[in-house]
Amino acid sequence: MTDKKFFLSKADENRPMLHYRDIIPDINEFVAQTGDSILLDLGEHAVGHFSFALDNAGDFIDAPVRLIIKFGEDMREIEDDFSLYKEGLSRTWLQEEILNIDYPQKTTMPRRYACRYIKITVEKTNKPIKLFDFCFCASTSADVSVLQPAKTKDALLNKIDIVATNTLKECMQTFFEDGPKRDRRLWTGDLRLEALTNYYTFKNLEITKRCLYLFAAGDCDKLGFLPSYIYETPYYFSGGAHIADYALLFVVSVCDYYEHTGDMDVVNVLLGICKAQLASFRAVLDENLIVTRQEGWFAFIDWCPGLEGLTALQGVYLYALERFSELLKAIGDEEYEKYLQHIADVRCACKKYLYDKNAKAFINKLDNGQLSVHSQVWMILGGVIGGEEAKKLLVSCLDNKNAKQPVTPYMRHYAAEAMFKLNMKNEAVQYLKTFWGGMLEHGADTFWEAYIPDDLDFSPYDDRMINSLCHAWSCTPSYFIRKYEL
Ligand code: RAM
Repeated sequence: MTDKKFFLSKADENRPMLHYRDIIPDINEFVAQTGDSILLDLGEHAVGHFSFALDNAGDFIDAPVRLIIKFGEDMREIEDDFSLYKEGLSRTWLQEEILNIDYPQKTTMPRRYACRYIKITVEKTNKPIKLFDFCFCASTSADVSVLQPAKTKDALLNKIDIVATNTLKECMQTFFEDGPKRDRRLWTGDLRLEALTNYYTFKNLEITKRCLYLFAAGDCDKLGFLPSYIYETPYYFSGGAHIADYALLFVVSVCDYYEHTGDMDVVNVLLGICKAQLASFRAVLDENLIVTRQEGWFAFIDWCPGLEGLTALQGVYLYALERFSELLKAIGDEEYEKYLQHIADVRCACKKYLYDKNAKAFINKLDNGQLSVHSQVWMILGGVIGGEEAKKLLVSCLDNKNAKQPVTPYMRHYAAEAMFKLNMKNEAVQYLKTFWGGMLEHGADTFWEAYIPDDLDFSPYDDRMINSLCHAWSCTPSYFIRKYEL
């Protein structure tokens, strides 16, 4: 059996079961004519299929009925005029359908939606109609009966935890999706954070294993990096992007998996791929052990506009190396010492070539002199600096309006992780409350893909309408709250 076939068969063995639940909106019957509309509120964010019935309300309908059905993760999305959408990502992600119904009948819409609100507008009917039997069949592979409430006594953290676990639940389908509205695929960066939170919440190990195997089956690029995303429906397809930080986070995800399960079977079959990812990264370092810019989409780090991410990327490398060396030590792999030496050498190089002694910050030529929170955070997580020096640097950079700031909950996760690493528990709690709590103040039922507190229209893709409001990488407050017993 080829490696690809082997990994795909393992992925298949670990396909999680979906749990289904019917959500019935409060309104049960609606009599309408042309131009009328009705808003259904599911009372919660849900991912699944919508059905309803249509019948005559007196005379026979006479001609097909045309409905426009719109699904919104929040009310802003319902109120948005999709015809004004500025196309960056395809407008076909926007959840709106025109439905022509020929006869009185029950209709189950074939596509899956992610929404809390459903607006049905009767675009045209010749005779009055009745719409009734509304039902939204929600799916998730998260077993909610396993979920224990967080032990926190802090009311806001408790609310944040509920919304964060809900976010994860919605993204857990037959694999860890990044967002059930968009892109509905498995991305490494999202997988890492979903898996991490899952260990402390729904504890579904199959889905994590499945996702690791799906990546292991992927096609590497010419530098040797795994794909950064995978499609699995309707059949397996290895994604076209090969972002280096995501390839490194695959290694970290394997380390996390071992740490939480001690499962050697999975580690044994994935160890070679992890070593190969690190070796591929080693190959793009220069003679001073500093990463060199590569063509194409090489580093992600965050959706912060104009971000130069190479220092941060170098930090991700160190972070992955350290985690991997710990794994090697735990499983008694003799290459462990070799990795330790390399980590020490790379850290020295970072301090020497990437750190500006006068500015007391990681500002350098590699990133064209740009100051970013991202560089500081990843250098801290990579162990290049620590203690008081690192604390001061992190606090001042987060406060500095001229420094590039994180815009995604993904990057905010790593900023919070750096705070926990530096024992800045109070600051980290405040950070979680301000940022994730901020989304709650805007009525979030699930946490969003991107959020800048003073710019609610921010989108990484030029138009907020396409943003995903239930995005996997924003679920990690539950991880922090539960792991650190906040
Ligand atoms: C977007 C998605 C996804 C993320 C990538 C890098 O397309 O939001 O979650 O991992 O970017």
